[in-house]
Amino acid sequence: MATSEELHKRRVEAVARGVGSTIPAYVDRAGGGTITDVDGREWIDFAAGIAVTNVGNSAPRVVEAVRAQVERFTHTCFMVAPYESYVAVCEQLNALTPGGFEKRSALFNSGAEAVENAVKIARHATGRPAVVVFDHAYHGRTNLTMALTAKNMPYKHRFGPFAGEVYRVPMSYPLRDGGLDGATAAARSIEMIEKQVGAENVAALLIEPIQGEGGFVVPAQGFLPALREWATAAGVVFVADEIQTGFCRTGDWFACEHEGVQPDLITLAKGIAGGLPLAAVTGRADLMDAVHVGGLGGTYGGNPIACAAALASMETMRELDLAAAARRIGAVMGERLRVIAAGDPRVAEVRGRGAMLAMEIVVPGTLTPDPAATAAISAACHAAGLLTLTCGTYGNVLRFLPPLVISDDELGRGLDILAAAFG
Ligand code: PLZ
Repeated sequence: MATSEELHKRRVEAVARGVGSTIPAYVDRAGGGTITDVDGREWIDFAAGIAVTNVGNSAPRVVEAVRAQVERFTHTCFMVAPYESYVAVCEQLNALTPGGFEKRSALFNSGAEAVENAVKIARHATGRPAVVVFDHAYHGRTNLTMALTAKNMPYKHRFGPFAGEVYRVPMSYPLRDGGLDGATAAARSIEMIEKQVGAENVAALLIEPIQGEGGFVVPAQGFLPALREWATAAGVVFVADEIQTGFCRTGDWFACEHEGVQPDLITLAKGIAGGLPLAAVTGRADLMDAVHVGGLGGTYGGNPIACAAALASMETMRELDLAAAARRIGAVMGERLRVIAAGDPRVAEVRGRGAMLAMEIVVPGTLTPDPAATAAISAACHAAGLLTLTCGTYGNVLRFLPPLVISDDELGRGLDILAAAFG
């Protein structure tokens, strides 16, 4: 087998430079809470493929379901010749997502595509043009979703012009907004919408209940419920982007449940199918069904292999109670992170929920972001066998997203490596 170094040489000659990788090691296999490269080096996985393999890599039920489906048929296109698993995934999403009202779902390939479709549906249903998003938001890399995403480098830089009718308002970011309470932070955002956009022009308010790429920003309590209430009164479609937070990651099936918020539409992807590409928009039947027949779709959306994997993943989450596992991981990890933070003035805050935790790194005694220290700590983790990711508008957030099936031993060893990386 080729070595990671050999593969890297081939990659440089074959793969476009614009596609980066966190570690220069090439994967041979991955399972539970570890990734092993072609040279036999092992990493404890605190990334889960960016919050995707919540059920673990090659989860037994997923493997079995995928194998069985590949043998039956690989693709007919749901828009041409439909099949049961697509319908079954939609039934499950309608039942699992918050809100007791009647729902419908539509399936797509990627998170960005789900977000694009949520905007299409909200615009079509309301007849309004504007979409409101937040500081530090991340919603994807397609043209519309780049416009919805806040951060320039690396996502948007020189890729414009961007889609119009996108308006950005302040997020609740307790560490950096002086600890505004949720209601006050929401009132600030709402006033900006009303004065600068006009509520009656707004089709959708789109928000990550805990921001992902933007830095695992957890809004102050009451922020999401206040926005939800305003959206209802203003006839604005409240869209929760649960692409990173969904499927047990935060200790509930969906992060919105924590404050009892019921979105009109939810965008889903990542954790839905154990690593196979699948995404969805789920929401109120009247909004979803407003769109004319043929108005939504795509060649591969709801591919039968991805649907089989999704059904097996959701079954695994139920069977192993991965929401409870996420809470347990969060308790263990949170305690260790707070010990590290107490002994290191570079850690301004430990935050997150369930198995979606982060540390924001600053110049001691200030709130000045320190992306260099963040990168150095992350690199030390990689060198010692722990796969960590960074995020944040300022590149100064270390984030931890282990698979929810990680063993206690792997979790403990990972946290030991992390503690050592802080020195
Ligand atoms: N919405 C909340 O987290 C994807 C991006 C990785 P796709 N986040 C990982 C990268 O650098 O490209 C994401 C998200 C939220 C939407 C998306 C987009 O999902 O499946 O990557 O299109």
